[in-house]
Amino acid sequence: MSETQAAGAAPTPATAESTAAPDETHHWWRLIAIWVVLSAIATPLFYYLAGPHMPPGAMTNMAEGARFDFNILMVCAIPVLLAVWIYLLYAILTWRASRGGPEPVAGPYSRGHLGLQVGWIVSSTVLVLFLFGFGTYALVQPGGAGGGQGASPIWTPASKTILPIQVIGQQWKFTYRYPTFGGFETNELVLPNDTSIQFNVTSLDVIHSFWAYQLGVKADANPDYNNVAFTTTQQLGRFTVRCAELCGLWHGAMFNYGVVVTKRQFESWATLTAVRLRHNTALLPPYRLTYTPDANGADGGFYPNNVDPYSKVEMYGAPQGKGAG
Ligand SMILES: [Cu+2]
Repeated sequence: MSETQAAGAAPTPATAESTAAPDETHHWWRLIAIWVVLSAIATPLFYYLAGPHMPPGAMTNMAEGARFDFNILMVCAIPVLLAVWIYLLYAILTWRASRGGPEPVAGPYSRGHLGLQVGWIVSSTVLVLFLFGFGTYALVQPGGAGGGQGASPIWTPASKTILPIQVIGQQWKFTYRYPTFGGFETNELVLPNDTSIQFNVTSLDVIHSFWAYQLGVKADANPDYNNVAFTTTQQLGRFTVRCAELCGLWHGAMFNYGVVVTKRQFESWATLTAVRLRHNTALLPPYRLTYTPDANGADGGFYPNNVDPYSKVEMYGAPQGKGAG
């Protein structure tokens, strides 16, 4: 704004200010009232209506924990969002310049308002510190966060009986070994309900990520590393497993489905599968927490025992024909 304009506009604010001064608190309390009312409506509306339908659902304690955490974050965020939007809308409607009206001028508060500044810093600090505390608690409380805790987990489930299942990532599929049922390996991930499960996640080649979305588990699958993630099933149904780490050409096709069944169904499935796959299991390397791939297919290696590592026989443990390749 030029000097002449400012000088020309000067008489107007003098008259505006005299009427605006008692109006300031009026605006302030009106804004607070709108904010309190809308927050009191929107926050429980979200929490009780939308909250129970938020992903990833409640199939396991991990998934339910993630959903609860998300809902708490939203409950903290909604009043902040409303404060910004209400103020913005109120300012646009109330303090906008009207055609032919007086030149809009800022009051003395445009130079600084100590109460507002201190209030803003204190309230945002309190909010951030609360979220820090809550986040730390939520990370630890259900037995880790389902993200894998490395080879020696600190937070373990309370349950005495934990079913171990090994997750093996490789380009480009996941397979699962059940060490307590003879160590058979299958591409079906079947889990018993109401059971604490210990996933031992590893890889045979590059880095992958075992992401069982509805289970609330997403754990890195790294070669030569055993990454442990816990979860406790609490609902029957199907779930999706995807690789969540770009791992090569067919990364996008690296997914399958799993299912949570009753304990009895699981027992019979596992027992039958152990019998059905016993010939394959005999060809597998013994169960270990990690496997070192051997491209030359030496004994104990994980590719067919032929000379050409790039033969058409792809699966480790597959019958090793002499003329393969
Ligand atoms: Cu992958």
